[in-house]
Formats: sequence, structure tokens, C-alpha cells
Amino acid sequence: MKLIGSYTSPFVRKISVILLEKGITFEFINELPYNQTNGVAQYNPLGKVPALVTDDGECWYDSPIIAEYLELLDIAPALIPREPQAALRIRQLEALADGIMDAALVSVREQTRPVAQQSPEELLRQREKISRGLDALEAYLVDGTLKTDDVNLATIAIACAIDYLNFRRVSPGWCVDRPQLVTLVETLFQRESFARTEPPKA
Ligand SMILES: N[C@@H](CCC(=O)N[C@@H](CS)C(=O)NCC(=O)O)C(=O)O
Repeated sequence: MKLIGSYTSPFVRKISVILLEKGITFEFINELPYNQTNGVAQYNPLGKVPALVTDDGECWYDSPIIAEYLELLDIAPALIPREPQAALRIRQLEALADGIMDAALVSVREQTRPVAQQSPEELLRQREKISRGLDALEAYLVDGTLKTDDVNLATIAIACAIDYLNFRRVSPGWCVDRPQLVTLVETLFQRESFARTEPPKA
């Protein structure tokens, strides 16, 4: 299997962690999707990473679809429950974490523009999405929908999203008043799959 991605993408990290947790061997093809010339479009017409190429040459994108594909291989540990309603809940929480990644990514891209062209309103809009998303996740931990020692698709996505906030210094105060979320991600960060996929220090 080949994973096409970049080492700093939280979406790619989510898939790398899943592959490592399931013990699936893969080759990492490093592509930088924001570079003027890159090879991503041959795997995903949208030019986004991650993309996964199977040993049969089939190509899968984007990250929730890749996660679903990997789950269909039926390799332990299961990261999505079998019961449809419970599975839907986990996928919705994954979508929430992915949305936090999207908002962080938009903020980072906005801040790469010359200061005079940056939109403070847009940056605020994205910060508010992140803040509401994190509050919702904390509430799911408080009401028991999620547990701080769960290892599943949702918690993996959440930890990847939060470590991307740390890495890019977006919403640096995210941990204030969100103690359950802090415990969840600190627990996950101790796993080998997270240690091995830490984004490179700049
Ligand atoms: N919904 C997609 C989002 C992937 C995504 O936005 N990837 C970024 C890197 S973190 C990318 O490749 N961006 C390139 C672009 O937008 O042109 C997924 O879950 O795979």
C-alpha cells in the first residue's frame, strides 16, 4: 500500500496512525500539495492529500473514505463500531475533528498572505469554528459519548486535529477549561503510532 501525503498534514497523520495501529505495512510517498509542481492530482483530482493506493492499484481519497476502506479490511483493532448507529456517531465526531483541521488550515493559509491582505474577520470566523468544535468535543467527553481512553476513528482524528493546533500555534489557549480533552489527547500522544507520526519540528 502507498500513502500519498505530507508529514505536516493532520488528515494524512490520521491515516498514518490508523495504518500503524492496525499494523498495515505501507510506503509513504511525500508530496507537498501546495507546491507549484506536485504529483498529487494523479492520485486525487482535487489535488489534496491523503490518497491511498492499494496493492491492486486502486486509489482512495479523502481521509474519511480511506479510513472506511481500511476498516473494511477487517484488521484488528476495529476503530469503527459495527453497530450502524454507533458507527454513525463515531463518523460524526470524526467529521467534527476534520472540521477543526479544515478551519485551522484555512487560518494558516490566510496567515501566509501579506499582512495587508489578511482578513481579520475571516481569521475570527475560523477561530470561532475551532472554539465551538472543541467545546462540543469536551461536552461529548463530559456526557460519556466519548471516553478519555477510547482509541477509535473519532479520538484519533481529534488528537490529530489538536496536535495540528499545537504545531501551527492556532488557538494556543485551546486547553483552557477543556480538561477532558487534555486528558484524552495526552493519553493518545503516548501511543507509538502518535510518537512515530509527529510533524517535523520547523
Ligand atoms: N477532506 C479532505 C481534506 C484534505 C486536505 O485539505 N488536505 C490538505 C493538506 S492538510 C491539502 O492537500 N490541500 C491542498 C489543496 O487544498 O490544494 C480529507 O479529509 O482528506
